Amino acid sequence: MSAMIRSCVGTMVACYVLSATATMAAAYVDVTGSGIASASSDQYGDVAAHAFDDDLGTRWRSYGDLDQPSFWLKYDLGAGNERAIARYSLTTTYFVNYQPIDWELQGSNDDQAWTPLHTVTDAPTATSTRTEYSYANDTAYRYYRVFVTETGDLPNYAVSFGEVELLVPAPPEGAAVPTLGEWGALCLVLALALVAASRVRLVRTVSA
Ligand SMILES: [Ca+2]
Ligand SMILES: [Ca+2]
Repeated sequence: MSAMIRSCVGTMVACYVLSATATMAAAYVDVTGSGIASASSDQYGDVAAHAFDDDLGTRWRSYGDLDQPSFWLKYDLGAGNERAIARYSLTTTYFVNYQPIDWELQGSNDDQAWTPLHTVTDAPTATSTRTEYSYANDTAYRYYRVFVTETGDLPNYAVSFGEVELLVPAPPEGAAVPTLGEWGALCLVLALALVAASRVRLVRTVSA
């Protein structure tokens, strides 16, 4: 009997942890990952994809060019994967000079005409810092890009990002994450199954 009680308690604790984990899931999730990253330029192997690889040890770094006073980092979510992004994050790198100061987040569906979605000017510079930005947008776009027009490396020499995230509220649309009530029902079923199994073992032990 004590083994049965221990099994039931163990099951309930495991279910509680699972429920708590589901409840504490991130409020926003990043939709980048399977798309294609590109940039106006890169250097020293710090390519555009490195800003979307979930690795803070890698980065995108634009090529220094005095004749190119602006830089962009673009993400193509792919045909059929258009999303209405109203929140994003930028993580800067350890390069003191390569910090973004003025930029615009833009959206597009043809990779030609760009709609300004969020503009930042005179942003405080901070190395290796993740900052989230939000704005109003109900339009789904396939392409998003960060268009940088001023950096800490005068005159607009280069810019670098460790990570860029395009964020949507969690759970993502179409995902089937169980509610707390559904988790409770699952716990009850598992506990009852364990009780039934324990009784069977008990009967077999007694009859043996
Ligand atoms: Ca990511
Ligand atoms: Ca990275």
